[in-house]
Amino acid sequence: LALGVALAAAAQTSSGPWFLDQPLLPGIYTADPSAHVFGGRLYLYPSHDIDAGVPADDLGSHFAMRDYHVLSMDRIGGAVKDHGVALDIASVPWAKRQMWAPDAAERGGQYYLYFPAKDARDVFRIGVAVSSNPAGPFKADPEPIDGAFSIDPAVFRDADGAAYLYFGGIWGGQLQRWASGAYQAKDAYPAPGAPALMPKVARLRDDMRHLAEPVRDVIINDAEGRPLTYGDNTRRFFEATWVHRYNGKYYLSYSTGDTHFLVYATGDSPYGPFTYRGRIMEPVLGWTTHHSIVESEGKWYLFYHDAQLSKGQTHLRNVKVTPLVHRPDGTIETIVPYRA
Ligand code: FUB
Repeated sequence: LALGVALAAAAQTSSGPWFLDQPLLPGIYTADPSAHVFGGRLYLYPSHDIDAGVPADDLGSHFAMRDYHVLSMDRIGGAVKDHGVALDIASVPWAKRQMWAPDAAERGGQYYLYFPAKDARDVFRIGVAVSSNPAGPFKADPEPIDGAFSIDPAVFRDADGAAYLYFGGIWGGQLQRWASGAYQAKDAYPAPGAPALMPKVARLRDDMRHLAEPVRDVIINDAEGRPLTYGDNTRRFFEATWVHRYNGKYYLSYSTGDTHFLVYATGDSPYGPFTYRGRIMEPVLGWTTHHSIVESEGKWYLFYHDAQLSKGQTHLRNVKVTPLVHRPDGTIETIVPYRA
């Protein structure tokens, strides 16, 4: 802990070589990197992992993060700048613990940081914080976003300017407690042969701080058009949604959690339905990875994390980047980490 606090205290810059399987920023532990190009610069919005001394359990209580740092670089392969603390849990009136994977979006010169945290009742909610600078500091709204819940917010801006908020994660992310539409303290998992719990989506209002419509399920089907089942845990949704558009198709990617894959599905609308297509990445060192996909200077990249720096401690992770290839038929080449 002492080391983490000391390293987190100051903004810092790391220079390469880190491209391809090297941690981007060795000085602090970071995970769940959401990448965006804002004003020609590449910004990363990761979780900031710490060792808070909380014992590990299946709910992820040891992921006890308390702030966010924004990282940036002028190009992939260039020096990575850590801009220091962009949002601290102490300044978020409703949030009590566990600041998990964030994302960010821009509209009209304002930058919006979306983040999950547990409230005073230990229920994961999703908040928003605003800044005129993509690196922050961000000021949080006093209440979480009405109608949004669980974890792992991801915002997709479509070509027409519409913004969609995706969210959800099962197990420690509590999505199974919202099956009725309202929070129930008891876990309600589907039977193995029943449709899996699906990620959620709602369009955002132009103010980027409220949902513009009721939340809907993002349906992920198999090739025969049947929803993936809960028992199909090498393909079904667990957490970590990301949406990007390529050649007119919408790509929904996510983590399968307990089976440790990053996978993807494609569709013709940001709402889906999506059809499962395959794996993006085989398992990494650590429990899972969580990613984003971004185009920079005409090339596509996967940002992700593993636990290389901590030698496998699942709650002390480091972000990485590697090229991502869309094949001419629209499929994505599976990335095998640590390939010799
Ligand atoms: O970083 C905490 C949680 O771990 C994230 O919210 C999940 O996606 C997983 O990466």
